[in-house]
Amino acid sequence: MPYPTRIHPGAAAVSPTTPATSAAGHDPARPAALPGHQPVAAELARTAERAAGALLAPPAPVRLGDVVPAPERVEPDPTADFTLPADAAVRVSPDPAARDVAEQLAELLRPATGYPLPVTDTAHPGAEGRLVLTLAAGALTAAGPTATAAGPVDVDGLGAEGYRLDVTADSIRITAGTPAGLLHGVQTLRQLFPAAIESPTPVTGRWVVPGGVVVDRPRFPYRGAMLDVARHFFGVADVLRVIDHLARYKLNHLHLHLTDDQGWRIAVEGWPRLATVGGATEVGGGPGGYYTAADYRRIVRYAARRHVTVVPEIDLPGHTNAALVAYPELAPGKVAPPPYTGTEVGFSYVDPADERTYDFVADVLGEVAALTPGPWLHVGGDEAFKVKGAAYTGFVERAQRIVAGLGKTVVGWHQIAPARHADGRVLQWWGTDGDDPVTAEAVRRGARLILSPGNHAYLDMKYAPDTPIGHDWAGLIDVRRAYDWDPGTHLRDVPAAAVLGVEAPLWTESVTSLAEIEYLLLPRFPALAELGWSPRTTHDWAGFRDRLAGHGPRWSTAGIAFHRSPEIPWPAEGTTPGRPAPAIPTQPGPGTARPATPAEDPEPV
Ligand code: TNX
Repeated sequence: MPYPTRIHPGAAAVSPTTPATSAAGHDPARPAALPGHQPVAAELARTAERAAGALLAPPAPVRLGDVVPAPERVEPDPTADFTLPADAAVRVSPDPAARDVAEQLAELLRPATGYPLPVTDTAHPGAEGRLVLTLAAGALTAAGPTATAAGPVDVDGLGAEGYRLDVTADSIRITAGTPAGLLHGVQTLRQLFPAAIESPTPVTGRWVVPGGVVVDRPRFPYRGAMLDVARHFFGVADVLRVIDHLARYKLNHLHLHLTDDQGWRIAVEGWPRLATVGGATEVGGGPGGYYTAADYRRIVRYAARRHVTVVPEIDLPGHTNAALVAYPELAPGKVAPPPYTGTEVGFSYVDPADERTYDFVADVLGEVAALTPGPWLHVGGDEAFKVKGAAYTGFVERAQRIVAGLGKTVVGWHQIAPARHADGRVLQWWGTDGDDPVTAEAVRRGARLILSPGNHAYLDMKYAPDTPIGHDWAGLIDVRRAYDWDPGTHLRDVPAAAVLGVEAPLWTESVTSLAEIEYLLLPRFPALAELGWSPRTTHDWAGFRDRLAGHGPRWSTAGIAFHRSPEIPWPAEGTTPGRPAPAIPTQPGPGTARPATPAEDPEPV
């Protein structure tokens, strides 16, 4: 089967209009090598071997089952491979949200293929597309299950996020009951094209997709990642790029840890010094920064287009030093503490005995709720070591009532478990010992759980002792450790039905750049994504490792940094026409100076 050829950056087929900066606005002129890394003989030999391998062997064909996260059902048909013709069009049901997914499919395929891929709706007379996206909910109510080339589709069975993908020699069809389902189908299809589809510039060759049927839907409704923008601030462009990574692996929630001792990152109209004073610091003494309401809206909009819900966190009553610097009236004793740029936790708190504190909580949560279309409001609650017993539970219960009054569902770290139950409340469990009777009791009282076990899901943990950034308080987390646990059975005396899903938090005390974010995310983040999405019956480390290996060339081609974990059998990579990968981590150091808002807008809409 012929596959697209990789072309050296200087070669003729590469567009001379190669963008000067990547989608995220990082500087591609930065060296892709590990600074300070001394090439040793073995490393040089491996590089030579890889280069020779790339010259001799064409990239392995993509198989229908090579998808991460693993789909629920895969039925390959080797006689039905599809080749994308240059004049292909994308057809889509006449629904604005479905149409937007079709546009996103075209946007994903145009740069590497160089094909025009026009998008029109199926209501167009005579419209026949080689790529067809069908939003089938209407068809189901009107006329029963929708028929596709490969048989009837039980759209109801696909739920809110499922999809069906049919690849035949003539066409590719994605059918779903919702636009979110269509987008998940698009992400699966993206992975079934050769890795060169990730190239930002045209690549010559044939774009072959393996034939057959995929029927797929998630195991858990909540699949997320958290970015701590408080310890180090990350501008809008970096956040948008992280959202792209979420969408790629069918994660549907981005939790933003917006406030902490070292910085307050969201402008609040009624309390302006939170951002202007509280936002001016970060770990290591860098300049910090904050999101204006417009910045935050842009993040929310970009996420929504990718069917990712933003979960804002205002961490209370502890982790509040930056707020106290800005407004000493919130501090016990009403004295402003000095700004904090270290990495200790548990020393700060807003005064739970002063009514002014609750004005602050109501104003801040009110403004953040108004900016956030999603249902969740995260109030933190962790490590408030100095607010004990009834003072702590009383504070949390009041915060829970404020959230309910705003029409949102409260989320908190599992330390809030002893507080009274509030309708629908969700605890985010970050323990390291699955025997947690206090959390189990809160579940019996009605709480649901997001699982982020510190020793499996914490992406700020090092991979290995020599990982140049990150922590190890919850242990070392290599890819296998990130993959080998079961969210459905992880906590003792907690039924799987109480588990809303999983989330991979990335705390950023030691993380100062987008490349460092990506280095810690990849390749562990797809492991968490698979735990959240795939049925347990597909769980298999050896199979996962092999499927994941094929993503290395995709990330390289797209200019995404990642850790070349020795556990994964990465294929040989030739010279690709892709973006240069950003520089990967050096030693932990002081915060890097970075503008509060990006210089360029990577948003394609
Ligand atoms: C614990 S996990 C924290 C964070 C730190 C993190 C570092 C949690 C709710 N609190 O404040 O950043 O450890 O790994």
